[in-house]
Amino acid sequence: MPFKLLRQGFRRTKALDRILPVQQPLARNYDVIIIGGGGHGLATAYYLAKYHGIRRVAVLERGYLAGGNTARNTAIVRSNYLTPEGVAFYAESISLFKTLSIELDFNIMYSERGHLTLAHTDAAIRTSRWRAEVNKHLGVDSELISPDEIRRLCPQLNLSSKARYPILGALYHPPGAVVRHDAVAWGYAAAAARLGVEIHVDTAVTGIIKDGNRAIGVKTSRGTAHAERILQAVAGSSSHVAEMAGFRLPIRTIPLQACVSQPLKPFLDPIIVSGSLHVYVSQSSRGELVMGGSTDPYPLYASRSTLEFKEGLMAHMLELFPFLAEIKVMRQWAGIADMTPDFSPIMGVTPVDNYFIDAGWGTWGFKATPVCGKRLAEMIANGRPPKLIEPFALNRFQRFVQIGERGAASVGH
Ligand code: PYC
Repeated sequence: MPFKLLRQGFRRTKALDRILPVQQPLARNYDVIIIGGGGHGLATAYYLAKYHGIRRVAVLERGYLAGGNTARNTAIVRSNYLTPEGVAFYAESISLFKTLSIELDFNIMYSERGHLTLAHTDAAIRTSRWRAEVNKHLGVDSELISPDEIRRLCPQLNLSSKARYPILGALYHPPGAVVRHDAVAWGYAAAAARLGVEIHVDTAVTGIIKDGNRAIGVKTSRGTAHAERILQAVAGSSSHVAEMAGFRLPIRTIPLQACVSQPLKPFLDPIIVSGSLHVYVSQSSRGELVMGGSTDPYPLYASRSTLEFKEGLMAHMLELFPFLAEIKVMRQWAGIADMTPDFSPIMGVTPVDNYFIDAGWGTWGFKATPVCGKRLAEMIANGRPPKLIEPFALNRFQRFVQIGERGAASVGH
């Protein structure tokens, strides 16, 4: 990295090298087509090319690169889930995130902060203890801590016993981190493109071409392309695209809003989550407070922002940090979350041959980006899901074998 900077400093023209080559027309045939140019699709393309030698890969994105939920989250990563399946899966994601800047030669600004899930009720204490025990059993660093220990980690929090919802304890997860989300997507895109992957933006998929029950290609706004294998990774549009392929998903789609404050001097090191108050907040490297709350209370395919959300969230923020009353909110946005009945994702094969799925990420898709890419690439290359993602198969809903992760949500639902 420093050498690149130095070389750039001595160049006569200051234009940087392009991160991606100029877009060419779609080819007629690929080994793999990935529908969706967000973090998961780009990561899968990278791991296919780098570790499985599958380089005739096209990533098709209907908008701009990583402009969907990859650009619309709050960039928190953690592995303090509730089920053994979820904990093992996200633990691998964290370990991949830690070395991703080196893997991709792209600074993703990984910043380990520690993650505190505050408990304001006896029930929340019980769930925190349960999560801590499952986490520890699987080698993930988490523990239930007291208000005194919380004060030591985050002296700015209102720990008064007179608060409307006094803080009784917290689940402390030291590996919790924040990462620059667009850097993750662009890092994967650049590294995949260097290996020959084609990335096509402004390319909307309008139909799935099938031969009997086998997917063999896609129709797009820029022509038709065929492939041996197809992956759909289109968070926020999963049900629509699956319908084009000819099957249904058990998914409810709801907006999740977030916002940032004006930049402030660094004061908040850990990531703070309160399930009862429906708040999660971290301070970015720019000094902004990045804040989110509950999902909107009704299904909707829209990424608009509402005053109602902002008012509710700020009221709760002030219960935790009363001294922020004069601080301004600068920007607001929304992502569109595809939520499954058990709050766990869907990864694996589908009822359509040669057609794979990555969906149902609800409110935690960003933090799964590297593990998803790595394991989906393995699945596509070998034609069957690796052990780590087997439990997340679509047919678990027919078998009534659910992976209940609602208790590990940072977001109120
Ligand atoms: O699950 O950590 C989380 C999260 C934070 C914001 C949305 N989801």
